[in-house]
Amino acid sequence: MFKKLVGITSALALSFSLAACGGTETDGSTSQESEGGSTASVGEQVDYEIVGIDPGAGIMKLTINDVLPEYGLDDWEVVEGSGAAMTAALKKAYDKEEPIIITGWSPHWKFASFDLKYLDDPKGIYGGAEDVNTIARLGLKEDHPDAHKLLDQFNWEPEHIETVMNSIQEGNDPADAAEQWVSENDELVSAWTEGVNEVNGEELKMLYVAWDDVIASTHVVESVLESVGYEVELVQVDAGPMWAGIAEGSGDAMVGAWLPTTHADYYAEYEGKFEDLGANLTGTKLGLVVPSYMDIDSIEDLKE
Ligand code: PBE
Repeated sequence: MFKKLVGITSALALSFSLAACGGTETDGSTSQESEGGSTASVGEQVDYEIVGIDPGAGIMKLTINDVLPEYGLDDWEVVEGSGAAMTAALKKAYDKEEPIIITGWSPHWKFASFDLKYLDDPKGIYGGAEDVNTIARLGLKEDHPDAHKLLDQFNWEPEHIETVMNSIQEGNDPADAAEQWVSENDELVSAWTEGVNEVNGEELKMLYVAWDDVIASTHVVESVLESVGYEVELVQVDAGPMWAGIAEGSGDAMVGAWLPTTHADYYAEYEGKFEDLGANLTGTKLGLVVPSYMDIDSIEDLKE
């Protein structure tokens, strides 16, 4: 009963502040304790903010367009930033054991560095496990058949990409971390280069977004392509330009297409203008992630 009243009160407060165009603060409290000393709701604790990443990321669109409305979290906001800003905010909060909610995904090194949990998503809006696909420009097969073959054969497991990600997180340069991993995983890598002929300095351009998983995979593929003689340029872009660049042919390939859900809109927008070389990794996960010390378990708990 008490909770219900609180809910009604905050709904009224919200419509009041909306009516006043946000000019009036109906509740000036910022501390973790709400008035009267009772424990603040999780929304109050984090200022109704979820720490997001770059706006072009699929997880941002899913969270803003589907998760917030479907769970009735109208007064919540997803703060734009980047993968690096998000993990910096996570580290800062974690070190002080403060509450924080982020848009998170696996594979990712944060699960090795911090004790974290996904909030349950009973409505299943973030979808199930996805694949990460390799996408090539049309014509790559004709122009660079050996690169095309290698890209097509590139396939690994979460534990592999995690090793590279953790190494980068520990301070190694992405190119060095990738090269090191490649040198230690001969057997797997030789399956990617099977039947691939050496070339002499043919140039390739790979596009990638600065998401930690995609930084790792792109540098590993670069390293293997270079080992057979390609000169690979890596160009860091946003998610939209990554897809557009492959579709327009200004980039040759990318290895960070999360499908079928996360990049569904990009896939549909450019369908027919790229070649989908299939999964290079399976079993990803997306969702809202919090430190394990937080006393919530489900996205539904954010409503209280
Ligand atoms: N991610 C990592 C991306 C795909 C790879 C989950 C942040 C996204 O949301 O688009």
